[in-house]
This record gives sequence, C-alpha cells and structure tokens, in this order.
Amino acid sequence: MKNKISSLSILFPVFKDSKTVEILIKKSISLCEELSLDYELVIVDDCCPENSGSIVKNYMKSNNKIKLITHEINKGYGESIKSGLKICSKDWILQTDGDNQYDIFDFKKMSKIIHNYDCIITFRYKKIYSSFRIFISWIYNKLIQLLFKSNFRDISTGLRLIKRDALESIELSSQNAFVGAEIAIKLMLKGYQVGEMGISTYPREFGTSTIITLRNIINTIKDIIKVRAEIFK
Ligand SMILES: Nc1nc2c(ncn2[C@@H]2O[C@H](COP(=O)(O)OP(=O)(O)O)[C@@H](O)[C@H]2O)c(=O)[nH]1
Ligand SMILES: [Mg+2]
Repeated sequence: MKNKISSLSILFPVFKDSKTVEILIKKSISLCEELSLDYELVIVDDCCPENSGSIVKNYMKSNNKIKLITHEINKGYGESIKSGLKICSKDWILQTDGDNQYDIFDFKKMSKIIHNYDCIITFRYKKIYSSFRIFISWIYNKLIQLLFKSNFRDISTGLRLIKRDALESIELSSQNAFVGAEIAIKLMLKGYQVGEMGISTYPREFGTSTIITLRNIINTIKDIIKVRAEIFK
C-alpha cells in the first residue's frame, strides 16, 4: 500500500465562526484520538470580529497540539489557508472550513482510498443551497473545467486531504476562496494523483454564508485570471 496515514494536521480558518470553532476543535481531537494519529490542529483567526481566537487560546492551555495563527487584518480565505499551510508539520493535511458544514469524520472514508492518491478533494452529492447559489456553483465549476482543462465536479468544497510533500512542489497565489481549486489544479499539473470523493454537507447552524458577496466574486475572478496566466503563460 502506497500511503497509510498516521500523521495528520487538521487546518481550518475561522471568520465569524465563533459559535462553531469549539465544536470543530472537539470533533478534530476526537477523530485523531479515535484513530491514534500523531496530530496537530492549525487554526487561522482571520481577524474575526467576534474574537474566535480567544476561544482557541483557552483550548491551547490544556492541549499543546493546537496552533493558532492570528491575522491582524482580515486577509481573506486564501491568505488564511496559505498562512496555515506554512506551519502544518504533519505528513498529511486535512483542510476544512471553520463553520462545521463539513463532517471531518469523512476523513475515515478518505483514508480508505488514499493509497491511490496524493490529494483527495470532495464533491457534494446534494447542494443544500438556494437555486440561485446552485446555479452560480454550476457556472463556476463549468468555467473552471473549461479554463483549466480539468474535469473536477465540485472543485471548491471546504474539505480536502493533501499530502504535504506534494504541496511543497507548488506555489499558491490565490488570496481568496479559489485557493482550494488552485491546489487541485496545480497538483494535477505536476503529475500528482488528485481524486474526488462524494460527501454530504450540513446546513449552517449559526450565522449566514459570507462567501457569495460581490467583493468575493470579484476577488475570485482576479485569482482565476492570475492562476490561469501563471499556468498557461
Ligand atoms: N479566513 C477567512 N475565512 C473566511 C472569510 N470569509 C468566509 N470565510 C470562511 O469560509 C468558510 C466558508 O464560508 P461560507 O460563507 O460558509 O461559504 P459556504 O460554505 O460556501 O456557504 C467559513 O468557514 C468562513 O469562516 C474571510 O474573509 N477570511
Ligand atoms: Mg460554509
């Protein structure tokens, strides 16, 4: 078997996720303890308005496997992922969102098929969003398939598993939510095996989605243009 995971960093950014950060910390620890993994949690507080970082700091007093990065200004999803990736030290990285819409216990399914892959991204069987949001997501994925000659179904979900060695061979430039797609595309272009696994996602229990705003859409388009120019120059 090519890959067996025993060493795992779980990385998630938090922004307006103060109600879920604690749930996600507990779930992450329980997953890693159940599987007896050598693990660490890497959490990035992207200048959260409600100071989610202080909740993380409380947990850090009793658990030295938790690392916190605090941005002094809000830098965006992509910058947060990049900050976190820089300090992930385990062999594999499970990256997710801080809002608990993904089930990190899906890692168990991922680890069953990981021997075939260097990275597994996920796709949502059912998108639990408005028809408008589903339409935007469909257009987005079609556009990425066309622009990057790839076939991924749902390239920007918030749950992916990445081999750290593979990541070290690529440079990431997205500042926003395109970063997940950039990882899959650039790894694939380097010849790494990127697989897809179907998952379920869960409704937000707290707050509202902040990702589909005009600002984020414009920033995502800028990231797409930048990454495409890098790849096809
Ligand atoms: N670091 C960072 N994360 C953000 C920002 N905006 C949203 N997020 C995070 O991105 C994740 C997904 O956002 P969400 O609005 O739930 O998007 P959706 O799940 O696609 O509806 C959440 O965990 C948010 O905390 C931001 O400005 N910076
Ligand atoms: Mg979400």
